[in-house]
Amino acid sequence: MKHKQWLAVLMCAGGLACSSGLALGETDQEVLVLQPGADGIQRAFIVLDSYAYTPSHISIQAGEPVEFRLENQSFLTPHNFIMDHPDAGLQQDVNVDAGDDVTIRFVAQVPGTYTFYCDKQLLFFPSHREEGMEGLLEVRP
Ligand SMILES: [Cu+2]
Repeated sequence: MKHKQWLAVLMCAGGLACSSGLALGETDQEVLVLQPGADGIQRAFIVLDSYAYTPSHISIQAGEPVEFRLENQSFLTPHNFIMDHPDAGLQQDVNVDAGDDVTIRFVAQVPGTYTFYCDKQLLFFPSHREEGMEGLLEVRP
């Protein structure tokens, strides 16, 4: 019994089986379509939890500045936001600790569809990305 409780705590710390984030990520098919605001900036508020980004599918206009506020609503689990598309000038690797929020700014110049994901991983458990923590950024021409 003691062992099981300890394992549950460990799994929680790794972000496993601690929230409904996975189900949310799988069913959230809506696309958040951003347009430049009065100040020309395309803004989105993105929630990070285990294991999802909400919203997970975002559409932006190429050539206009973007600002994403990333808020980690997990209790203990750190997450990150990685975009690894150097050919398109989209490179981000931002850590967001539990309960924290971080704002990133960038301009996407090349239209297309790009992935973003969280590569956090605890010990021998699957990575957050493997658990479904990834999303799509659509850059409109
Ligand atoms: Cu994560």
